[in-house]
Amino acid sequence: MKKRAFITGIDGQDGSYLAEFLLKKGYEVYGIVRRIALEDIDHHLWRIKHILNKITLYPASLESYASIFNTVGKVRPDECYHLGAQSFVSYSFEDEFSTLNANINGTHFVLSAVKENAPKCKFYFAASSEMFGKVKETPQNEDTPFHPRSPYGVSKVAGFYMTQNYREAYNLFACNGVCFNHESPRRGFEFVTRKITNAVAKIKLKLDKELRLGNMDAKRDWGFAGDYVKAMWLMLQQDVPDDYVVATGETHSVREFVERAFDYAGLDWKKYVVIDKKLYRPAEVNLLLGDFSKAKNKLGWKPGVKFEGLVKMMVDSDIQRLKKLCRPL
Ligand code: F7E
Repeated sequence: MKKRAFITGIDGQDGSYLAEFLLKKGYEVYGIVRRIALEDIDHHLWRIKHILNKITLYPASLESYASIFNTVGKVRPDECYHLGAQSFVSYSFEDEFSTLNANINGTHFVLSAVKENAPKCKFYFAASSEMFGKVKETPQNEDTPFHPRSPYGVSKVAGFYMTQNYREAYNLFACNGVCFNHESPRRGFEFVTRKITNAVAKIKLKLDKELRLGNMDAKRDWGFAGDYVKAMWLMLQQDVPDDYVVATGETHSVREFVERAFDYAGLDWKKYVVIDKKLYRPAEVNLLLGDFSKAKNKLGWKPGVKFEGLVKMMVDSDIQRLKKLCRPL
């Protein structure tokens, strides 16, 4: 019998890579999306358009326990990947309430629905390096204490502990993947890497003249989302549930990303980048660098794409995409 995987956030960057990965492994793949997404596939489901005939989507919302409960009851999955969230850190300061609601209650709803309707189902929670926030040590590993710096970070700490608690209290096979930043050509345009590579492509094709950015000194451990979904799956293939840091072990500043991306396109970034204080965050996470030794030793996982390759992949992809869009009919 084919294994059944249930993915929240299947229409997001990670969900789309994970769905492709699981289909290749022979899984039946199920996901939830908002009803409105089903009505406007080109706009909302562009990342999974090419696999829509191979997966099953249900309309449901992380804000409605009934919809999550009913869907998990129908699917009765073997593995559940809870990736859905309000994941833009900056926006979490603007709307703390909806961020905490969707991210904390949403996680609780999925956990509870799995416990009630599919107690043997293995559960993955997309925790985040944002939980480390004002870091207590560098590099950060599974034992590094948390100090979140945004409502988003706070919500992920709550989800992390709920997941651990379901493991301890109800014996659920529940794992936390503490993923550091992971990017790709499918990244949303609001995140800094995609904002940069999209702007580089536009400037290169003379469709734009400037790129406005906030804090360029922030440092991140950036990996490729396609590599990280494999780590998520590996966590659920182990004999015992556990928590793992997923990272590349390299850190680079936003400025370095900018330099590398413009340079790769043959452009001088200093001519185009404008610092906009409005884009600074009320509280910043200055430095993230992950130690993925545990994932390496226990899961046999390591990142495939590193910084340089990631920048090139994203710039190339945005240039090709825009060239196609601009081609005369
Ligand atoms: O910002 C700085 C910004 O929005 C990275 C999410 O996937 O990874 C992501 O969170 C850095 C920050 O990602 C702009 O201040 C400067 O220091 O790309 P980001 P993030 O906040 O690190 C973690 C692991 C998650 O879990 C999250 O869901 O870049 N920055 N200027 C800027 N950032 C943005 N977005 N836009 C700017 O103009």
